[in-house]
Amino acid sequence: MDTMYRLKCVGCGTEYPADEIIYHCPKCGHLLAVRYPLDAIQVEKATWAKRPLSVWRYRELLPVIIEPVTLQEGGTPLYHLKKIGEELGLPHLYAKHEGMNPSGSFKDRGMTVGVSMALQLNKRSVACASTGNTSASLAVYAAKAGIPAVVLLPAGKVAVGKVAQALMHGARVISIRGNFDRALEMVHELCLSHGLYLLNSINPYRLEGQKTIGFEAIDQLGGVPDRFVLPVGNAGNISAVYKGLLELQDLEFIDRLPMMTGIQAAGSMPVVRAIRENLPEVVPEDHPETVATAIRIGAPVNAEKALVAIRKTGGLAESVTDAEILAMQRDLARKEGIGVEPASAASVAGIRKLAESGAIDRSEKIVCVVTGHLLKDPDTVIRQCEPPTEIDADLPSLLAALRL
Ligand code: AN7
Repeated sequence: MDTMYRLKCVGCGTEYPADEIIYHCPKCGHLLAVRYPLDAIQVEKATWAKRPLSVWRYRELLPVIIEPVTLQEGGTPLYHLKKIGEELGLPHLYAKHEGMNPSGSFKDRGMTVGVSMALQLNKRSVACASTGNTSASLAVYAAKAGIPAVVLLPAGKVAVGKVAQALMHGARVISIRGNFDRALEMVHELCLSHGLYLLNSINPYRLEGQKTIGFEAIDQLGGVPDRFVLPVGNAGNISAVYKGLLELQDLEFIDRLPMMTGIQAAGSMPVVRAIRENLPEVVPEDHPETVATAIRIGAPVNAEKALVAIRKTGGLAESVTDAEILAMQRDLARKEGIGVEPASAASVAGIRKLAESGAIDRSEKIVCVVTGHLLKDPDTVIRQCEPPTEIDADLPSLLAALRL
């Protein structure tokens, strides 16, 4: 395969050809990242600006050279959170609604690139472990590509909308009696022994697609925000956005970096602990637990990169309780008209906490990534709301129920 880019180990820096199917450095075991010869890349900001807002607007900084497997992912709205911002004294608070992607989460940005790369690398079957959204997205893009997908889920801990998607789009769906971290170990072994292409976030190509969240937000705002806030599970997304911004800086498209800020659930917060205690690496949690099942992850595989992103940009890491997450899910829904799943509300809940504790400057321009759609997890919604009032089918009953 004739490509300009290579795979580079984030630990020892060794470079490998782009078509080697490896997920870790064979020398030192660290993760790999895609490295482009940025001085040789021909791209103008004006060229990008002419294309529709989408993942593929930025194709010069993506690894795919074949016709991509696409369902028009990206181009998601950036909403000004006027009411919540006013309440918090944050006049420049925004949410990038990644729930508006084809399968309802940001994972589609990764999968349009990841599944395209599977084809480009002549792989004809794909697999992942997932807390839900990755499996839904992989099932969708594998269907579009016409190749089989295997997904491993932690039994009983995946929101029903996500399971429904994986099933309907035709993936082989396996539930394991174990948590996500174990599912990832198992699918990793399966891929190495049986040649399936692994599309978890240890896959460097998948994360390339996700970095476009940052590119789009900058284009939509007309500049670099002061802070970028993301919910953190495996820490792939925050690492991907940071990597993309470094590339824009190298290209001199931007002249500063936002403070990368990661939010975790209080029952599952190894990255927050590592930042707080200034540890060189995260200590995995054996029994992560949170209502935000998407980020119920105790051993985040991209933690090493995320710690660098947060530390190098002077960012923050904060945790929020399940109650704080659910309260923000309701506020986004009722005050802003933005429907997101619990993990997504974590980013804005984290900003509420940081603003209230005085940890951030109120004049900051802040972009919170809200990662997945409300309908992903209807059970958690129904549990929080009063059930519909059932009445006899006549007008007096209706007026009585409405107290009119
Ligand atoms: C809605 O689907 O890990 O920190 O297997 O679904 O990049 O892991 C999902 C993660 C945030 C965390 N918000 O992103 C999976 C999975 C939502 C998510 C995250 C996830 P990372």
